[in-house]
Amino acid sequence: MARYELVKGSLALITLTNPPVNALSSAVRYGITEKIKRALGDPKVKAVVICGENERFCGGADIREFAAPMRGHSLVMLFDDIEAGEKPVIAAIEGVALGGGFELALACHYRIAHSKARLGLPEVTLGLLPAAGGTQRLPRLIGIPAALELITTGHHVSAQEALKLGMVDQITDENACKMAVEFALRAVAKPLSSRRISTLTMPCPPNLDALFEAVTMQVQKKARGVMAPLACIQAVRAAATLPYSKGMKRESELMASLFSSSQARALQYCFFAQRTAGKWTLPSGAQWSNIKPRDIRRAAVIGLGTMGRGIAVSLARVGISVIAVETEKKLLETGRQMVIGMLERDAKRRGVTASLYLLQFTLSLQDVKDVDIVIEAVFEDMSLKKRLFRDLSKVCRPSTLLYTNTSGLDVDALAGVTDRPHMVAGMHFFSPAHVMKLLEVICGPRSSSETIATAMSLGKRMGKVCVAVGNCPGFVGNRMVKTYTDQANFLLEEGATPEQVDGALEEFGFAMGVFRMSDLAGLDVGWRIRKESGLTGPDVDPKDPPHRRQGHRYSPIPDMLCEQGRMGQKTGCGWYVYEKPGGTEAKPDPLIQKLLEGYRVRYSIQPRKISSQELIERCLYVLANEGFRVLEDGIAVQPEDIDVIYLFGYGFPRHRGGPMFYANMVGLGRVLDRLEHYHHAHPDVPHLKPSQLLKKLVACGSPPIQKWKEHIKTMHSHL
Ligand code: 3H9
Repeated sequence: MARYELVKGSLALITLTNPPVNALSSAVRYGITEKIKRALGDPKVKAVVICGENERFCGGADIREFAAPMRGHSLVMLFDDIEAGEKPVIAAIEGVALGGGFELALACHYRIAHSKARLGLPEVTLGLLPAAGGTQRLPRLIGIPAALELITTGHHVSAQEALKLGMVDQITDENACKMAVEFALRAVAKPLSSRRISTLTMPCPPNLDALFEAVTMQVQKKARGVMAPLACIQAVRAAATLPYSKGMKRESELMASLFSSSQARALQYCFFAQRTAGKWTLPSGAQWSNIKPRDIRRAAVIGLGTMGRGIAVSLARVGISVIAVETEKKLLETGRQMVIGMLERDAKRRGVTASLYLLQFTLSLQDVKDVDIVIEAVFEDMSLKKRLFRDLSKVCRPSTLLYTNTSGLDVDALAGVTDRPHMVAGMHFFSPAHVMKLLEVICGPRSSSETIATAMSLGKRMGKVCVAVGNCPGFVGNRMVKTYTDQANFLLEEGATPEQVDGALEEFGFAMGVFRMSDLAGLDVGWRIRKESGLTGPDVDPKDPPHRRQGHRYSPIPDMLCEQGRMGQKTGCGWYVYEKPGGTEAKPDPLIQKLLEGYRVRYSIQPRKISSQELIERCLYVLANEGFRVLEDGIAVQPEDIDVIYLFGYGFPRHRGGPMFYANMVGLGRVLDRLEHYHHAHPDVPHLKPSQLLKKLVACGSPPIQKWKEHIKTMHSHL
C-alpha cells in the first residue's frame, strides 16, 4: 500500500499504491507510517519524496471506511510526525491531491505539483471538514479569506491557481516525482523551521469578526440547513484565534459532531450513487463495461428552440461538429445568433477560443445525411416528431443513430416509424441544456446496447451525469414529479397557500418550492401537456366534474391560472405576483388567495390549518412511493438512479440524499404508515396508496438502500 525505495543513494521515495485514487485506507495509513519511520530513522536517508502510483497523488481518506468509526493509524499523528521530522519531506503531486491527500501534502515541507494537477479540500461536500489539520494548516499558509473560500465550498483549484495562492512551491510540466527528487537533493542543506506550516504565525486580517460574519451569512443563504460549511467556518475561526494545538482539538471536536450525522451519510451516499448510476446495466447483460460506444464526430441537432440551442452548444464545446437544422429562415438566424453568443460566452468564461468553426446552420434536412448521430429537439408533438423521424430514416445513412430529446413521449412509438428501430433511443436533456448536468437516456424496448452505450458515453463527454432509464410516460423524473405537484395542488385546495407549501419545501432544503419553480418554468408547459392528454380543454369527458378525471381526484386550479393568463414569471404573475413580466421577486398575491377561497366555497371544501409536517410528508412520501413503483416496473434498476435524477435534475437537496435515500432515512415503516394514513383520508388519490415494493421491503425488515435491488423483481424491466 506504500512502496519504499532508496534513490540516488540518499533519498527515500515513498509511493502510495492503492488504486484507483490512492485513498488513505487504514492499510495505506499503516504503510506510510511505517515507511516514514524507516526513512526518518535511516542515517543514509537525507530527504524523503512522497508520490502516488498511476500519476495520482492521493484522493483523500478512504470514504468507504466512513461507514464505521475510524480505526487504525491516525492521520493527524502521522502528519505531525512528518512535519516535525528533521529531514525535508517533499510531496510530488500528480493528478489530484484532495482532502486528506492535500492535508498530507500540507504536512510535507515542500509541494511540487504537475501543471495538470488539481488540489483542494472537498470534505465539506461529503458533510465533513478537513480533520487531519487542513483547517489549521491551510489558513496559516494562504491566509484566512482564501482558506475559508476553499474549505467551505470544497472547490478544487488548478496547479496554476494553487501556485498563485501559495498552496504549492513549484509547478512543472515534467514528471512531478522526478522534479521532486531533484528538488529534494537541493533542499537537504536548507533549514526546515520556516517550512513547518503549523508553526507559522497566522496572517490575520484586521476585520476578522466582520469577515467570519459575512462568510457565515453567505453560507447560510446558499446552503440552507447544511451543517458542514458552518462547522468549517468554526474550525477556521479556531485556527485564527487559538494556538495550533488547541485549534486541532477544536477541529477534531467539530469533525466528531459531523462524522455520524445523517447529512454526512446522505452526502457520502450521493458521492457513490453518482458513480453507481454511471455503471448502467441492461437485462440482456449488456453494461457499461462490455459494450463499446461509437466514436461520435459529427452530429445534427434538429430544432433550434431553447433545448436545441443548449444541445448544440454542449456538443460543440467538446469538439463535436454540429449541423443545426431549422425550418424557417428567421428561426434559423435567431438560433444561429443565440448559439454563437452562448458558445462565445462559455469560451470566454473558460479562457479558451470558441469552437465556432464546428457549427453549420441549414434549412435543409438533406444536409444531415452523413452525420454519426441526430438529436431531434423539436416541439413536444408526437405527430411532428413522427414525421421527422420518417424523413430522417430516408435522409440519413443507415449507420446514423437517431435520438429524440423528449421529456416524456413514447420513444418506441418514434422508433417504430423508422427503418432502424434498434438505433433509436431518447436523450432527455434538462433546460437549459448546456447548463443542467442531468441526462436521462431512455432505452426503448428495441434500442440496441450500442445505441444506449453511445448516448451514455456522449453524455459523459458533454459533462453530464447520465442515467439509463426505461420507456414510460414521463420516464423517471417527470413521471414522479407529477405525483409531487398533484399533492401540492391538493394541499392548496385543502387550506394551504403557495407560500406555505414553498416555505416548508425550502425549509427542507429545496432551493425553490414547487410553486416558485413552476412560475420560473412557466405554467403553460404543464397546461399544454394536460390538454394533450385530455385532462383539460375540449377533450374532457363532459360527465367528469372539474375536480375529477378518469375516476380520480384532479385539481383544476393550475388550469384556472393559465386561463387567466397567469403563466408565471414571464407574464408577471402565476402562483405569485412579480414586479414586472420577466421579474424574479415573488410576492404572495391576494388574488390567488381569493381564487383559492372561491374554489373551496364552490366545492364545499372546509379549509383547515395544515402543518409543515403534513406538507412535507404528502409531497415527499408520495414522490418516494412513485419511485418504488418506478423500481417495481423496471423503469429504473436501482434507487441510486432515481436519487441521482432528483439531485441533478430537480434540485432535491443533496444533504437529504434524494427521495429514495430520504425515505430510507425516515424509515420505510414510517413512510408506509403515513402513506396508509393519507390514502385512507384521500382514497381517490391512487398515488397515496403504498406501493407493493414498499410493503415488501417493510415486510422484509426494511433492508438498507444498497440491498433493495435484491428485492426488486426484474421480470418487468423496461430497460
Ligand atoms: C477526507 O479526506 C477526510 C480527511 O480530512 C481526513 C479526516 C481524518 N475514497 O470519481 P471516480 C473511488 S474525506 C474511496 O470515478 P475520477 C470511486 O468511488 C475524502 N473511494 O474517478 C470510484 O470507485 P468505483 C476527501 C474513492 O477520475 C473510483 O475511486 N476526498 C475515493 O472521475 C474512481 O473514482 C474527496 O472528496 C475516496 N476518497 O475522479 C475526493 N475517491 O470505480 C473524492 C474516489 O468503484 N474523489 N474513490 O466506482 C473524487 O473527487 C474523485 O474520485 C477524483 C477522481 C477526482 C479523485
